Amino acid sequence: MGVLNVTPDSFSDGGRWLDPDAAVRHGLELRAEGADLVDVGGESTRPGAERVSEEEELRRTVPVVRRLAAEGIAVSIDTMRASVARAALEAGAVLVNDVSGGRWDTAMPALVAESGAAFVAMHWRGVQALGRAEHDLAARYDDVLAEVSAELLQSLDALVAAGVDPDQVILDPGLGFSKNAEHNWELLARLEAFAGLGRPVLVGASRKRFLGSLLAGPDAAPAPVGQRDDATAAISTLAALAGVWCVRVHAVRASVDAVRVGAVVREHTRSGRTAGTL
Ligand code: PMM
Repeated sequence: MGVLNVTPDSFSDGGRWLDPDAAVRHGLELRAEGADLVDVGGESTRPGAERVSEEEELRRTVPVVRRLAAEGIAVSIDTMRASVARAALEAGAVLVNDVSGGRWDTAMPALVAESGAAFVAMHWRGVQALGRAEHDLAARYDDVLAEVSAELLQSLDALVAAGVDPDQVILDPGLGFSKNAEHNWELLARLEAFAGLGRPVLVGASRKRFLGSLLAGPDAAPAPVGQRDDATAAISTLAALAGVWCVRVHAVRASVDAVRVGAVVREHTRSGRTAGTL
């Protein structure tokens, strides 16, 4: 999944694709690089980011979704608003990606049920308005894998109670969303267990702050966002190796190759295991 943020303020590509023509061009580039899905978002979910109005989110995303879908691209809409999801689906999107897991907008579960669209339910304890301090407060876990899994399964139950078919739902641990670097690494180390929850899994690590910290230079300054793509691709390999269904990335080309490597090693590991038990 290639990321296409049609926003002025996303942390890594804010402002670059605000012009619809530039956004469509970039969406086409993402496909040419090998993306199976292009994720269009009109609102930054950075902690402390200002919420955009519904009208503005619609204005930014829907024309871009329509034009990319007309090019035959499988488009995903990154939104917490049911109204935006609905308009994007009508414009040809095939998947709704909701960082609140269907919790922020009470109309979202019914829309997902009615539309039958695929739905990414991401884990996030926070809400959009949270500043950094509140964000860090929500990032308290005794057992991050168990708690994130349980809370995501609660989101899944709520969706199913609203009529959503569980087969529509993809689960996402929400790296960096009410999680500190240690939590992110712990979740990445346990992706195989997470993939065992019974639903396809999506992972979004691309260019995130915890990678900047990992790659910090001797002066301890975080690596700039533009220098986090190799580490992102390394995570894509690990994700494919663990059986993850999709990685959401800004730099698609490197992750396409990384996913191929991870997937083929996974295949060999699994067939090796079978042979070993014969
Ligand atoms: N991360 C961001 C935005 N949307 N959606 C899903 N499903 N998972 C994520 O991890 C995720 C997301 C934040 O990154 P961006 O500002 O670079 O888009």
